[in-house]
Amino acid sequence: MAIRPLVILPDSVLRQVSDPVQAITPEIKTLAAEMLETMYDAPGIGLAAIQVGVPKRIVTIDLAKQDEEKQPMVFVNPEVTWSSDETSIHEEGCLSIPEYYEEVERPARVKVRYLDLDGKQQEVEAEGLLATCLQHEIDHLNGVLFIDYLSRLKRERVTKRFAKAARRESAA
Ligand code: K2U
Ligand code: ZN
Repeated sequence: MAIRPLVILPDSVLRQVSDPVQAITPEIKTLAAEMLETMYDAPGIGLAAIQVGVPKRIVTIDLAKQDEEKQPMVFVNPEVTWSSDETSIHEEGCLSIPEYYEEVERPARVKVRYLDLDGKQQEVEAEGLLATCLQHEIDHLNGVLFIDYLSRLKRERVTKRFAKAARRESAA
């Protein structure tokens, strides 16, 4: 397996809309395994394939705490089929926007339909951190970032900060 490099803001790859997975092939299973390895190494609790530069609709999540047994979840072609009118506010971060955290309001509960790695259709009703994480990751598959929910001022400020850092890195 391999840890893959993360795509970092302002890379326009993050704004691509990812393509549906047509079949659960051995290559898809390897990609999911390497996404999990990359996510654990970051560390993070969620990852979308576009964040390692692959525009395929695959998400990995593991909410287990550092000292708990891992509980990896893989969602292929996930889609929100229902969301509650009730909302909740969570602090969010993003492995593609490192060390930047802001509160985001989202539907408190969602139903998500997806394929598991056996190609079987599943549906999960999520609340709490799993609901937040699933919505955050499915947004990634549509080229949407959590900073898109912030004020224009905050979004432009963080985008400029990362653009400046990227210029410094390429000049080095
Ligand atoms: O998509 C990603 O960048 C992975 C995020 C997932 C995530 C973001 C916000 C809320 C829940 C999950 C990373 O795991 S960032 C780690 C994190 C988690 C909660 C709050 C802040 C940072
Ligand atoms: Zn993210």
